[in-house]
Amino acid sequence: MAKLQALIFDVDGTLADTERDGHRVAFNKAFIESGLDWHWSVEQYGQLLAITGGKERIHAYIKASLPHFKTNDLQGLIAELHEVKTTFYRQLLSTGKIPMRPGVKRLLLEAREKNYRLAIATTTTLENVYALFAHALDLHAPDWFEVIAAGDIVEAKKPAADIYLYAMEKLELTADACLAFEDSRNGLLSAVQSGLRTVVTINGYTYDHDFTGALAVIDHFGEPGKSFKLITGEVYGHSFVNIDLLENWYQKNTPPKIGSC
Ligand code: XBP
Ligand code: MG
Repeated sequence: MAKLQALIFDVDGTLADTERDGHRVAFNKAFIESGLDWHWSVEQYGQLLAITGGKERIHAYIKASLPHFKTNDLQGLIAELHEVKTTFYRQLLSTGKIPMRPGVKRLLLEAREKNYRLAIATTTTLENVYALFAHALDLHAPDWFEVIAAGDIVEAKKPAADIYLYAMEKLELTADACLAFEDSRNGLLSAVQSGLRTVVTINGYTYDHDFTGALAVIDHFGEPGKSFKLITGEVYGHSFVNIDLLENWYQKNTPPKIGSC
């Protein structure tokens, strides 16, 4: 019988609420720094999140919103803007203004103590993951994860399954030995298309997404004394996510059929 061995986490929106006050702000600073009068409002950024990946997001924005924008080297400009954005984003993380979401650190520590294997499957840049961990989790946190699958390591970003498939290949595990954690429709699609049972924690940008196919949808992992809110699914009497609840979710659900969401 298959056994739960590894937990694979998305980063942005799942481990930390990074988009509105983190990535978005850094993109806007990069636009100013580069002499562009572009600005992504809180609302507009919510729509732009439909495209995952910073470089891909800038590209989609130019194509959709700036049809008359001309440059000799679009890919070069995007790469440069993204590099500047990444520097601003890491600076912002270093101020400690973006914390981990409720219950994240507690759950990771419990998983480590109980010898579950940990991995990351994220669209964002690897250096951003390290910076977030250093400033909001623990200086040693990169060592907690056997695999940190990030950014351009795969060709197709979420909702494609590539990043989860890559993480599982590196773990040398199949989907029936893992659970995934996501916060968005694109992330859920990516995980489910790779055959992973997936738990969703929503945030301000994703609460109205379609999460058909998730094992359960909650607002955050919760803490003892700070219950999560259940949106859909079964939580077997738990008020915060711990290993016992993960085992319940894992054992009482079969892996999704590819194409089921
Ligand atoms: C995260 C993203 C990323 C970040 C920006 O998606 O879409 O693009 O917004 O990161 P997910 P970079 O949580 O589904 O992985 O600018 O480093 O690409
Ligand atoms: Mg996410």
